[in-house]
Amino acid sequence: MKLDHIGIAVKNIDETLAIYKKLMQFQEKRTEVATQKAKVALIPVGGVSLELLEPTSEDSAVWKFIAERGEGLHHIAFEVENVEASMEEFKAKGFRFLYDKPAPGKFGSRVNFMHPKETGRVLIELTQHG
Ligand code: CMX
Repeated sequence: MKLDHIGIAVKNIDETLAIYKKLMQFQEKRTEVATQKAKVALIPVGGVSLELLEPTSEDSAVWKFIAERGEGLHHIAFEVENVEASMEEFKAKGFRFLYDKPAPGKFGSRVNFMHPKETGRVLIELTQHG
């Protein structure tokens, strides 16, 4: 597996982008993931991305995270070739996933998550690019 991105929960994508633009030069990619109720900006750095996540609704997981824990590191995501195959492999090793089936992610990707309580308090995402 390859590290794909690091998710960072933010209240305002534009304000956080302004911070990173003082640190480095980049052209961000933006989208919105309706199923996750979040706006996304991807900052490419060193072959991976920083994924800024701004909730679009109070029932978004990102909204709850910020309300309870404040802005900051939210998850790490590993790229896999086939998310179903990886889910089966890890389930056989005792890991559990949040969703029975992969959910639609950004730009046509398919994703699933392992609960942070079972992974050393870090939310882990598996992502298969579209
Ligand atoms: N990282 C680490 N710990 C986290 C966490 C996170 N991102 N989110 C929640 N937690 C912790 C809470 O602090 C809490 O810990 P304590 O019990 O010690 O207080 C515990 O997990 C709560 O767990 P919970 O009751 O099961 O549920 P939550 O309602 O907080 O939901 C989670 C947690 C992971 C199930 C939910 O955030 C979720 O469904 N996440 C997947 C979807 C997601 O995060 N989408 C964001 C966009 C992703 C993308 O598009 O890339």
